[in-house]
Amino acid sequence: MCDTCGCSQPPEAVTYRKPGEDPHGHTHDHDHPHSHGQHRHESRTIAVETDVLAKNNLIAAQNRGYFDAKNILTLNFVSSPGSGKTTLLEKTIQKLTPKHKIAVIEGDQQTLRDAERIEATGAPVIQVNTGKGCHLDADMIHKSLHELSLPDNSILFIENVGNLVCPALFDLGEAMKVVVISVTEGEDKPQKYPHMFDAADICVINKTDLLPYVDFDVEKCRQYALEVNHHLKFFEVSATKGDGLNDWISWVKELVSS
Ligand SMILES: Nc1nc2c(ncn2[C@@H]2O[C@H](COP(=O)(O)OP(=O)(O)OP(=O)(O)O)[C@@H](O)[C@H]2O)c(=O)[nH]1
Ligand SMILES: [Mg+2]
Repeated sequence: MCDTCGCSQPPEAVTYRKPGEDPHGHTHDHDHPHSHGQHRHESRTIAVETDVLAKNNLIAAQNRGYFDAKNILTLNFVSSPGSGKTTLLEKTIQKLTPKHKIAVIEGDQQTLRDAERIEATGAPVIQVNTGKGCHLDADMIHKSLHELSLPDNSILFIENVGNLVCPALFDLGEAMKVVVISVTEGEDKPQKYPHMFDAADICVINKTDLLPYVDFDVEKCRQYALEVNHHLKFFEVSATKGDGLNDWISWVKELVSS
């Protein structure tokens, strides 16, 4: 996790912005300890990691209680950078609105780019810029919820920071994690980054329009992912061309009504 990989961020360095807001955004102070400049013995690092995750899980449980009480379906999209999370969200929002009320929390290290793309769909959105941090945590979601004021019976999509490692460890209070893998990444990713595929409930294989041009064996990818997590449910889509999106949208609709 982040204390190990060295990207731990002090909370005052995380900004929360809506499109059009001051480029410096605003920050939220809290008492989360951080480790910049600290050199720890390995055993100490493990103790802090456990502590950070325990604290995260507590806030995630509070978030989950809020979502349950308001009947909000929350999906957390995770993937390596550029797999197509934002594109899939844009297309999904277009197909689900206006019937469904949807809001989005966007996670990136920097820029408002993804939030601006989501805003163009008409959905309320907040961008969390994590600075050097490589994942969203439950407290960032908690603070974003204050900004978004979600209506009852709505859908919240969270797009995590593009990173196939650290976001796997952080429960945000979501109903499910959706891991997106694109066919340009290689079918071996579930074997090489098993924690993410283990943590996920759904696997979307994206950019299937590029299959004729790349060496990517869809069946092998599924098999590798199932070896890690035999509960995974798959969708094969081209977010840009629209192939497979109907099945994906039908599944989201079913989830909302269940
Ligand atoms: N050919 C093809 N390109 C796609 C598809 N989906 C997304 N892309 C392209 O892939 C690039 C990255 O897409 P994004 O949606 O920004 O990916 P992302 O996962 O949100 O990226 P980060 O937020 O940076 O992690 C863009 O150029 C998209 O147009 C697809 O189904 N097929
Ligand atoms: Mg994105």
